[in-house]
Formats: sequence, C-alpha cells, structure tokens
Amino acid sequence: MAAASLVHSSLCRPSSFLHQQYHHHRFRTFALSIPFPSSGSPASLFSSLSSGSPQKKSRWAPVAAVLEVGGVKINAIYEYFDANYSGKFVKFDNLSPIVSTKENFDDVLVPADHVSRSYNDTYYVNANTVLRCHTSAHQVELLRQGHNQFLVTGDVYRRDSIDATHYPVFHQMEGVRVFSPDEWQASGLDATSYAAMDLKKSLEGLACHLFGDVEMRWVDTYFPFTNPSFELEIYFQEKWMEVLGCGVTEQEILKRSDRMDNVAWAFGLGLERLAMVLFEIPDIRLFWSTDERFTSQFSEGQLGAKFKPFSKFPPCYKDVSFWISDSFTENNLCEVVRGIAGDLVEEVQLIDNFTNKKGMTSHCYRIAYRSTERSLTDEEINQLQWNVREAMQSKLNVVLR
Ligand code: FA5
Ligand code: MG
Repeated sequence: MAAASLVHSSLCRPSSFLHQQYHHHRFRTFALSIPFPSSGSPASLFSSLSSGSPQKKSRWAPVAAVLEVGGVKINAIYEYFDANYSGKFVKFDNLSPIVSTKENFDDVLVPADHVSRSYNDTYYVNANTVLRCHTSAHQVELLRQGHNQFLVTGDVYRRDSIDATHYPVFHQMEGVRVFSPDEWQASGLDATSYAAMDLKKSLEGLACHLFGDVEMRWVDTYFPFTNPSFELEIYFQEKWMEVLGCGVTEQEILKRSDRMDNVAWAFGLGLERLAMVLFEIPDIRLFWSTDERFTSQFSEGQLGAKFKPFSKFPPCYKDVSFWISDSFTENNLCEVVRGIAGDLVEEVQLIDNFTNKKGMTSHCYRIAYRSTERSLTDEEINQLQWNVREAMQSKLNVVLR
C-alpha cells in the first residue's frame, strides 16, 4: 500500500467544501467527496457505486471506449488463468467497493498504526466504513466462503500523489490460490518456497501472455498480509513502473479461515498500469478522457492496439513555496490541487525542502499543468495557480512564501 506519512488534518475528512464542489457529480449513495476532474468521467464511475442503478450503463457511456480497453485486458487475464488452471479460478467483479475497516484492514492483518489506515491515505465513509483501498479487502470473506482459487476485480480508491501513474480511483485484480500439502510435498520444497515459486512463475507467465517480450524485475517488499512479499516492475517510458504486489499469504490469515494445513499465494495488480504497458498509454489521466481522438483508438478493443499520440500539448510549470504546518501532508496538497485543476494537473513534485535555524520547514512544489486534449492559455493557468494558492492557504494551514 502507498507509503505516506501519518499526519492528521481536518482536510483529510470528507469536507463540505469538497462535497459542495462535486455535488453536481451526484454521489447519491453517500456524502463522501473525492476531488475529481470537473470533466466528468469519474463521476460516472461513482454513480455505478449505487449498484443496480438503472442509469449505470448510460453513466459509463462517456468512457465506453476506455472500458472496452478494460474489458479486453481483463479478458486476457481471465484467459490466461482459465487456460493454465483449467478454469478453476472463480471470478468476482461486482463486490461492493464500500467495505468495513475490518475487511479492508483487520482481516488482512494491517496493524493499528499502519499509514494506510489514516484519513490521509484512505477515503472514509464513516469511522468503520471505507471505500476499499485494495481488492485484498475481499480475500478473507471469500476464503471463509470456501473458495480456494479466485480472482476479484474492482474499483479501488486512494488519496495519493499526482503523476502519470497515480490516480485516486483505479482498478485492481486480486488473485488468491490455496495449496494443499500433497501439492508441495511432492516437490521436495517447503510450503513457503513452493508457493513463492509457483506465484512468480504464474505472474511471469501472465506478463509474457499479455506483453510478450518486456523487461521486468522482481523487487522484495513488505505487505502486512504476505511473507515473503514482492513487487513486479516493468520497464516503461524509460522508468521502472510497479504493476503489482504479491506474496505468500500470512499463515494467520489461513488459520482464521480454517486453512491451518494449507499454504497460499496472493497478488494484487493495477489494471490501468497493465493497460498502460499493453497499449502504450503514457498517462493514467487518459483513461478518463472523453476526447474522441483517444476513445476512438480503442473502440475496437483490440489487444494489439497501440496508442497513437494525437499531439503532445506543452506543459506549464508553476512553483509554490511555503512554510509547512505540523498537519501538512503531500496527499492533502494533491487533493487541493486536483480539486481546483482537475485533470489539467499532470504532476505535483517536491523540488526543495529545508528547515531553517528556527526549526521552520519550507517546501517548494512544482506543479505541472498540461491538458491531454488542448493547449492551455496563460490566463487560464495563472487563474488556476492563483486559486490553488488561495485554497492552500485556507485549507492546508500553510504560510506561502
Ligand atoms: C496492494 O494494494 C496490495 N493489496 C497488493 C497485494 C495483494 C499484495 C495480495 C500481496 C498480496 P499496492 O498498494 O502496491 O499493493 O497496489 C497494487 C498495485 O496497484 C500497484 O502495483 C499499482 O499497479 C496499482 N496502484 C497503486 N496505487 C495506484 C494509484 N494511485 N493509481 C493507479 N494504480 C495504482
Ligand atoms: Mg505498491
């Protein structure tokens, strides 16, 4: 899960300011506000939260072509698992994204003081209810229902940084596979090594199935629910991009679901990130674009399709320096910036950080404004930056320099 510092701020809670601002996006199921681009598409995603809504289809319509992209990549992953595990993986793709803190955190052993539990990282509906920040929230209920091999696909929500590979709403697919003792005993390996080997083999196989020849690497990492834990990175746009987290399930999770004698692996992959590699889509914001020049490229939903950039509009950089307060967090700043500039903000990056003799800390952030669809005028950007500065002062309790 995203590592971010745990600092409390009133801004972390669903605020009436944000609620009013996004009111027109019609969150009908709950009064929770998430700063989404004013261009509209993510709102259609939200309305689908009220499951069974008759309008669901039409709300999705503006991003239909993009979802087609999603449809293709999900099918390709399903195909892989069906082919390699003779259809034994059970698929779930309509579990509610509104889950209890128990499901999202406790059931998967997330410690009480883990950063991901903070209002700074997760969208809380109320003290005991969140918008799931990962599909791992469903692991335990499905294990308890008796499933031993399953895939869970769904929308997940996070307060996070802003750049080409992060967005506050995205999609994950969770995979879980439970082994019985005879499966590893025959191998001569211990249970954990066997599961880790099978996990890496399965995911490398999936990457080959999806991408063919790409450069990838395994990185050791930490998750509260797996040990050992790994991330898979793919070399994309001259950088290593993390596409999934995975590992051998903690025995405690199996114990709690009556699988004392078993071992299991689990993974959670970022579907937009996979699609970015698959279709050479350079920026995650494009998944929310209603621009014909983008959507028309994927309307066929062909696996071999590659994104043809229609033109790259120039970015405009604005720096903002300020003395931080104790409650300052980067996620809060990003939420303020996204709340004002929507999808016109491409990146928010800390470029300078120092503490003076009096112990006051100054940060300088560089905000990159760039539309994926058109050129922005100077006036428009100046106005955005002005509004961002105003909002920073009133919402973040920082002193601009
Ligand atoms: C998790 O969410 C773990 N639940 C994954 C897992 C499952 C590990 C089962 C072990 C066992 P992480 O926070 O790294 O891990 O997110 C998983 C993937 O989601 C990332 O690799 C990335 O592909 C994607 N992702 C994370 N944050 C964002 C974001 N803000 N925007 C888009 N994609 C994201
Ligand atoms: Mg990660």
